[in-house]
Amino acid sequence: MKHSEISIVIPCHKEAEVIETNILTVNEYLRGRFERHEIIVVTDGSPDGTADVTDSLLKNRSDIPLTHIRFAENRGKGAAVKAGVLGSRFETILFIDADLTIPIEELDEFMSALGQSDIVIASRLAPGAKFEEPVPWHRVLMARGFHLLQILILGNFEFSDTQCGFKLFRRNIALDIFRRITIRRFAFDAELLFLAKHLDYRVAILPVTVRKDPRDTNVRIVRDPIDMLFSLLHIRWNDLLGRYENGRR
Ligand SMILES: Nc1nc2c(ncn2[C@@H]2O[C@H](COP(=O)(O)OP(=O)(O)O)[C@@H](O)[C@H]2O)c(=O)[nH]1
Ligand SMILES: [Mg+2]
Repeated sequence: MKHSEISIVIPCHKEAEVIETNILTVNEYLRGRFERHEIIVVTDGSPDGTADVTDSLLKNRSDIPLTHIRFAENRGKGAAVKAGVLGSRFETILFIDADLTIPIEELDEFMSALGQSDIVIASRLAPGAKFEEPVPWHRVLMARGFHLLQILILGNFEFSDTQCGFKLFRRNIALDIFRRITIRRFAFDAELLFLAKHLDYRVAILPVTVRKDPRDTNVRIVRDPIDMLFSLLHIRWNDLLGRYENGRR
């Protein structure tokens, strides 16, 4: 039996090489499993022409339910995902990374897990996670360091891999959380899970398989960790000032 409907949000920065193939893969997968779906690509600046590739796919393949939210200036992954989620239409919402390093086929299990939870997140550190290639040591260090900072600054013990780009939500919960999101760059995932806990939502964590990624990452090795540290302090500060309370259910 098919599931009823899903909106998929894909933030894209410097993805011109892979975006077309990957949208086609995602579309094929969804067509077989959902009555209705939409794919929302969010670009912001696209120095390598990602936005133009997306526009030409939009023009040439009117059979694909594709929406392109296109900002002229770079805003960051968090701002892009927020714009996509708030602009989506359907009852379940998933955001993924454009490189499909977490394969879209993982969604089968995520849909089952959403039966007993409000949010289902992928983890590369949960027992059962698999890697097609070893993770570079500096990325392991960054991930561990970021989790330690989250424990110290936000009291986040339970989510060890906040940053994995594959998260599924029920619509009303995604909207409740994303309306409050303030972080525009990579640390928005930490804010999202901080809010999920703060608002008492049930979060399921599933191990995933991580595919090889031959591309260059968008993560800048010095600038982004510094930006992420300040973002965590900003989240703590927002919370102290009661800025997350508006509209709490
Ligand atoms: N729109 C937008 N997307 C971004 C930005 N930075 C990263 N992304 C997207 O976020 C996802 C994760 O980025 P990636 O470079 O793969 O990070 P990594 O997997 O942690 O190395 C990809 O889909 C990127 O295209 C940004 O500034 N704007
Ligand atoms: Mg990636």
